Formats: sequence, structure tokens, C-alpha cells
Amino acid sequence: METVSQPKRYLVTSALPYANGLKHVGHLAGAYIPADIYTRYLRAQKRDVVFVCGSDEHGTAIPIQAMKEVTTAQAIIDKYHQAMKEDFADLHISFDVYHRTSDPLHHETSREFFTYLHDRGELETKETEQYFDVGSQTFLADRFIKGVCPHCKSVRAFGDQCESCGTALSPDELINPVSTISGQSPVKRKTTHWYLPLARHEEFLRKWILEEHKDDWRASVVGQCKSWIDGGLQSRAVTRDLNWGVQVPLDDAAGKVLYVWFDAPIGYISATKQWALDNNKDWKPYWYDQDTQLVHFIGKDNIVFHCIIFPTMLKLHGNILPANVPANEFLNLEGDKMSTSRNWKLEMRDFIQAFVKKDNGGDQCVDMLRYYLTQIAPESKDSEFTWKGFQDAVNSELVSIFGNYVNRTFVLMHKLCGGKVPRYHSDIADEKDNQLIQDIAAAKARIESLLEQYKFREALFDVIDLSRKGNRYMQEKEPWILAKTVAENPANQQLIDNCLYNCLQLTANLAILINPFLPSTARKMCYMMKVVDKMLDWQNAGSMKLLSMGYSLREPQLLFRKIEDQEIAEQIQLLKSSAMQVAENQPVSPDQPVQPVNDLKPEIVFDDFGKIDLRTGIITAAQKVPKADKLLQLEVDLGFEKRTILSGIAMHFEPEAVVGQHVVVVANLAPRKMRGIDSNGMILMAEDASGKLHFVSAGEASLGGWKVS
Ligand code: B3M
Ligand code: ZN
Repeated sequence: METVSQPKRYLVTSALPYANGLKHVGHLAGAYIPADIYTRYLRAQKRDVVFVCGSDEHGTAIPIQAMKEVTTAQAIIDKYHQAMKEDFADLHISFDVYHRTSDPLHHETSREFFTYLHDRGELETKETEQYFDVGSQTFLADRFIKGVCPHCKSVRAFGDQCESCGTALSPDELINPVSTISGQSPVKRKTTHWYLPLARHEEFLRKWILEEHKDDWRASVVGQCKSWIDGGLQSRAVTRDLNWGVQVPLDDAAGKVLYVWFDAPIGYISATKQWALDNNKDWKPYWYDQDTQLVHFIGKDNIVFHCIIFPTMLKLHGNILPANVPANEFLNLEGDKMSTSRNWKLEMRDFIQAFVKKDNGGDQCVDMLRYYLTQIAPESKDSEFTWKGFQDAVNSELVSIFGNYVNRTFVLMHKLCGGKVPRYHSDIADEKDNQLIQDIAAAKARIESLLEQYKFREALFDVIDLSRKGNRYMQEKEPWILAKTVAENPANQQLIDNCLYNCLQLTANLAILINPFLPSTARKMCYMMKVVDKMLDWQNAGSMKLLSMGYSLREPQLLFRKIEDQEIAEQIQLLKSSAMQVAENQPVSPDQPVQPVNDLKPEIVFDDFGKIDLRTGIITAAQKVPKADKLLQLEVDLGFEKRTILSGIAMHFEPEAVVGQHVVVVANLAPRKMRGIDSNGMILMAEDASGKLHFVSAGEASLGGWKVS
């Protein structure tokens, strides 16, 4: 076998999130948790690694959000930079530095980069005609032009995309274009921009991606690159007419900034520089030394920028190239695409507030989310977050398998071995003992190799599987049964000792192996074992001597609590009602009582509804039912027949008040006897937020009997 020499150092990056809003769990699963697992693993391996990220604070997304929130772009980036930084910290994403692209260090770094390429003739200029807003005296970025979609004729179309049908557009395609800044029709004006001529680098890209990395990069990533290259590489504009961003460092470029996708990836370099400044280190080897392994964690919508455009820039600038770009697919939510505009999303902050910052939440809930998002990580295809799936993952894997194994080990240790690590009697070790020891060593090797290949969900599966093996081992050894025989057969204590010794060493191993994925859980296990975090060094995995004889342990604490049905029902309800509010586009006025939509019954199919026969009717007579406070006995004329119907509305209406009311009747409801009277059907009423009943009028159905459909 060919031995590959280990890189000298690693630089791990997660996509820089736009500072225009809070980020959702799809982002977390795609670019942050996998990078964090990888980095924590490398740190446990004692390798030299720096994990960088920061807020992407440029591009039109920022001023647009400022318009929406009626504030300044600066206020927007300040607000969301801080919020995102906090959310990542709350979810234990362990960046070595979380920088921001509005920082002067970044502006300087990006300008230097641009100048370097410009001075070497690696950029070309082109003059084009672009929409200009006379009112505000600015060229209009695509997003700032609104108009009618040429495809679906919706008025919700912008210069880059139609919000109704989703088609990608260019400003020229819009019918009746209007500036969103001034509301006036824009005019065409000539403007010059700088372009990165990608076609010049086709050969390099083909060789580097399609040959050198065809086997070690994910198939979907190589596939996307191939279709880009095969489709013909166009020159990409790297500047924009905009007053928000990094100013183009040329005299003849007033009012122009670097295109956000030119400066954002350079943000990885600026962040590394900031880290070096803060830690008294040298940043250069991380970007220039071929011994550095650069890995970009991103979502699939960023592939072309990280695999084609930025590497071309890096090559021209004399930097190293990424060793891998493990891009993830998308995460859907409860059967639908996540969407900010439709409010169909679960923001990191929502989860933090609903679970982590609750009395029964905290770090264990952070690990529950990290667990589930890794278990469903969209590594090779889109996957789906469901609350039921979250509950199942927690309750039937974390609680019932992993947590249960650790807890049983501790409880039995205290009960059968006096809370101290027993002696291991190797002379009487049997096949099952040896098998367990082998299983631990094999699991370590497999998990390690999976992590090095960025296969996080499989690696996590193997950790849980190892705890499953531990449960089985304990079940087969039955130390609690042996304990009953020790009085007459004292030698059996040695069997108990061996079993619990192995179970404990496995627990210590599990702490090391779970650490990159669930760091708080690993720490809690260390606390229970009374060992320092140093034990979590990766090299310790596989050892059966992590806890030595006579060492006393703490009382166990449960690692994870269960997720209750009620909790997930609430979350689903919350998701549906907030999406509904957006759908109805109803501004909720604070002085109007809003009926909580919190008791919606499970969904039915049309066939369920089709079984109900609804008819209109008129109440022709009404009287109280003796000894029944709530019931009124009604005579309802359905036109084709008269019915006696008992209705529970006596607390709301006097009999006289309901006579003459038009009602909708469930006409084919099976008869039911109440207080000795047969009720033949049911009338429909509406209940308002205060619990008051109202008649749902059946209109002028004076004759009754109309079908309701
Ligand atoms: N901000 C897009 C995104 O958040 C962009 C990533 C930049 S990575 C250099 O999806
Ligand atoms: Zn459209």
C-alpha cells in the first residue's frame, strides 16, 4: 500500500454566512457542523489546525435587507454579525476566529489581491450598458430592478430572479423595469468592469479537478465542475457598480466595488491573518506552503465559487489550492424546502431558545441537535429534518443505546464493584472479552478513516454501533445474575470484575470517539470518570487501560433526557402557524386578539371529507333538555325532512334566540341517544378566541336542504 505523508498543517474553512439574517439548521448541517467535527478530530489528533470563518458583509443582500428593515447597511451587518457569532458559539462551533469582511484588514487584503492580479494582466475590462437610476444617480444592481416576469407575468420579478416562478433572469429580460430605489424607470448607461477570464484557465481546471481529484472529491462536486467546464467557461465580472463593499483600488474606478464573490472567499485569508495577529503566529504557511491541507466546507450552491473561481484566483496569486471541498446537498424541513420568504425554516436561534436555553435543556440539547443533524447530514443527497425524526434519534439512539450503556456501566460499577475500577483477571478472559477489545480497536480505525474521508454520518453511526456492542456484551455477561452467586461461589466476582472493567474501558473509549461530534457529552463523561479532558486525545482510543485499577468514579448522571411528544407537537405547530401567517400575508395588529391556531387536527385526505354530507337547514323550534345544562333540543327543517337534533349550546343561547337561525348540518351523522332522546345529526357553529359561539350562517337557504360543498 502506498503511504501518503500527512500534511504538516490544516486550514479548515466554513462558508462565510451573509450578515443579512439569522441562519437556519440547513446551513448548520451543511457547512458548520461537519467542519467542526473535522476540526475537533484533528485537534484531538494533535495536528496543527486552524478553523476560520466570519460574516460575509458585502453584496446587494445587505443594502436590500437594510431597506426592508428601514435602517442602514452598517446597522444590518452589526446586528447580524453579532447574532450569528453568538448562535454559532451557543451550538459549540469551535472557530479559531470568527472574522468579518467589513474589517479594514479584509478590505486591505482584498485590494492587495485584486491589484496583484490586475498588475499582472490577469484581468480584462469590458464596457457594457447597464441600467442607471437617474433619481439616485447610481447604477442599479440586478436586485434593485423590479418588473414583470417575461415567463409568468408576475410583478414580483427582479433583475436576477423571478420570485414567483423562480426563473433566473437578467435585468434586460424584465418587462417595464423600475428602480426599487427611486421608483422610476431606469435608463441605460455605459459602464466598465473588470473580468476574470476563466477560459484562459480551462486546461488547468480540467486537469486539477477532473483528473487529479476525480476520485477523492465527492462525485456531486466533480460532476458540477465538469458541467461548468464543459459548458464553456465565461469571463466573470469581479467588480460592480455599488456603493457598498470593498472599493476597487484603481483611480478610474470611482463608485465601483469588488464583486462580493470576489472578496468573500478572500475573507478566509483575512480571517487567518486576524487569527495570527491575535495568537502571535505566522499566517503565511497556511496559504503558501504546499504542506498545508486546505479544506472548504460549503453548501452545494457555492460549489462553482469554491472549486472554479476562487482556486483560479488562488493559483494566479501564488497560493495553495484546496485539497478538498466537501460540499453538502440541501436539508429540507418537514416535507418541504426551507425558505425564508415563506417562513418555512428552523433557525439556529429558534432551536437555541426552545431547547438549549430551557431549564431541562443546556449542553445536552446542543449535542442532541448536533447528533441529529450529523445523522441526517445531506452528504450525498438532499435529506430532511423532521421533528419526529429528531425525537426518534434522541430517544431511541442517544437515550436508549448510548446513554443507556454508559448509565448501566456506572450503576453496576457502584453496585457490584464498590464504585472503584476493579482488577482485570486476564487469565480468565474469554472469547467475548477478547471480541469486545477487538471491536473497540476496529471501530477506532474505521471511524478515523471515515473522518479523514469526510464521511461524518457513517463515522457517527460507528460510534453508536460500538455502544450497541457494549450493551450486547453486558447483556450476555449478565453481571447482575452472577452477583447473586458470589456468596456460594466467590470466584464469580472475578467474572463480574472482568465484565465491568471492560465496560468501563469501553465507556472511556466512547468518550474519545464521540468527542468530535458531541463535545459536551464527552466532557460530561470525563467528569463522571473523574479524568481530565486530556484523556480525550485521539491516540488514547483503542486502549483498554484508560482507567486504572482502584480508581474511584463519580455517581452517574444521565447524559440525555427524552424528548417528549408535547415538545415536538409544539414545534410543528409553531412552524405551521408561522408559515400560515406569511401565506395569508395578514399584518397582525397588536390590539386585535389573534386566535391561536393551536388545536388543528391531523390532516385528512379528500376522501375523508367526501364522506360527510353537509346540508343547510333552519331551526324551527328549540327547548331546554331537562336535567342537562348544556343541551338544547332543536327541530331543524332540512327542506326534505324535519330532524330532531340535540346540540350542546344551551350555555350560550336561550331557546328563543336560536329559532329561525340558518345552520349547516352534518346530515349523515349516525343517530345518537342522549338523555333518552335520539339526536339525528349535528349543527355547525364557530367558536371565537374568547370561546363564544356564533352561528355560521347558511345564507338565504330558507327552504333548507342545500348541499354544502
Ligand atoms: N455568503 C453565500 C452563502 O451564504 C456566501 C458564502 C460566501 S463563502 C466565501 O451561501
Ligand atoms: Zn416568473
